[in-house]
Amino acid sequence: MGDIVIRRVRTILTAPEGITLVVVKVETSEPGLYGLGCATFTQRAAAVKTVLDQDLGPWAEGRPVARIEDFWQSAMVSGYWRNGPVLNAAVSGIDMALWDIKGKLAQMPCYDLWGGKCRDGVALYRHADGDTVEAVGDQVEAWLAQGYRFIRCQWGGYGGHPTAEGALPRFRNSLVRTPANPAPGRYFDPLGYRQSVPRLFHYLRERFGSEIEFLHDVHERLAPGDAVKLAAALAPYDLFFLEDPLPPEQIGWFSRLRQHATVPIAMGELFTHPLEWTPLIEQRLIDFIRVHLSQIGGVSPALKLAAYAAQYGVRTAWHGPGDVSPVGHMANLHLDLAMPNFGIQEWAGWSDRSEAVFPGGPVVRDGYAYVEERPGWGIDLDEAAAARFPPVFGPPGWTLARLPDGTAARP
Ligand code: GCO
Ligand code: MG
Repeated sequence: MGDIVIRRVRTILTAPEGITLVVVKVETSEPGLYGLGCATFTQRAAAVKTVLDQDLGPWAEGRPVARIEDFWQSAMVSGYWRNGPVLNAAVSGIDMALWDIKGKLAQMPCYDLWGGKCRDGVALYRHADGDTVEAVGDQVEAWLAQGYRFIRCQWGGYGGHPTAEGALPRFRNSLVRTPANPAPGRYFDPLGYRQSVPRLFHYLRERFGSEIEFLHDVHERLAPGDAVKLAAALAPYDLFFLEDPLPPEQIGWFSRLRQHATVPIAMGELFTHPLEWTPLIEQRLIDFIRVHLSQIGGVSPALKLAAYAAQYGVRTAWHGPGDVSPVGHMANLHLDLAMPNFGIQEWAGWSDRSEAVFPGGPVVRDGYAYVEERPGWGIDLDEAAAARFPPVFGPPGWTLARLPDGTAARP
């Protein structure tokens, strides 16, 4: 294995679910041997592809596939400035592909490279959403019928999107009142949103009792003091976790959050730099670390992060939305199987279109994912099928969030 080298780094963009995914294929000097990695940063997919095609990819050619850590350390410092989302995603694509190759050469699934399974299935959570509490409840009912016991519940998406009538049903009087001639954007009402969340979970606990694990994603939508208020108000509803209550820029508020709220906290999908997670973990200010693997540079840093978090009693809950490729989802699942401090896995699911592009995904049954015992990630890429779903570029409309007065807000 020592003399097999990277021959070519190819980046394939595809959007089988209408969300642009960035997949890296590392071809080697061994005929027929290649690896797949996820470099998905859907809002900046073209930038990531440019870095891989014109910079990091050519730089990696000729490097030994066996030396994953040396690749990762060198790639991270090769541009001098580091720990940004675009370059981290690019490094992730090659890093994950090298782990795929390592598994194929060892004839082992990646989880076996890291000590083997700690569990036989990966517990998943799904998303329930709706414009009324009843509609959210109906979606919860549908997931329960499929065997899921962990369900993230949102009333009107992130920030409680106003309904067609212009306001959350419960808070008609909190119509989003904008100034005259409002700038374009997705306006939301922080007060209406904050007051609606406890009402949503009151309804859900009344309807479903206490045995279901409910989660909620604040999505960094509230001012810090309001986030503390919301977290405290949710105590009676015994959530499994409250996600992204604060933005990464407000790490300093987490100690205040911990003083006033008992709800378990999950944070991390926006993190790109170790200095964002180390204070939260070492001070035990969060309960779940939930990074987006490609945004921290791939699996090599995630292995270190999981082990570090385990020392502080922090569990993993890797980011698993529609803008992670099935290759990235498989990397999540292999880590979920092998890490002792696994918490829960977000699962967006995928359609037959994605299965055609990425054959070999997990079996999902009764709320668990089961990974077939195949070398590497165990998933493949059909490039002809990928070409049938061309990428769409540019940030999606929902990221142009605005407060009632028109101030640009975190989406
Ligand atoms: C989640 C996330 C996503 C993000 C999306 C950004 O919890 O899954 O908040 O929904 O908004 O991944 O592109
Ligand atoms: Mg989230």
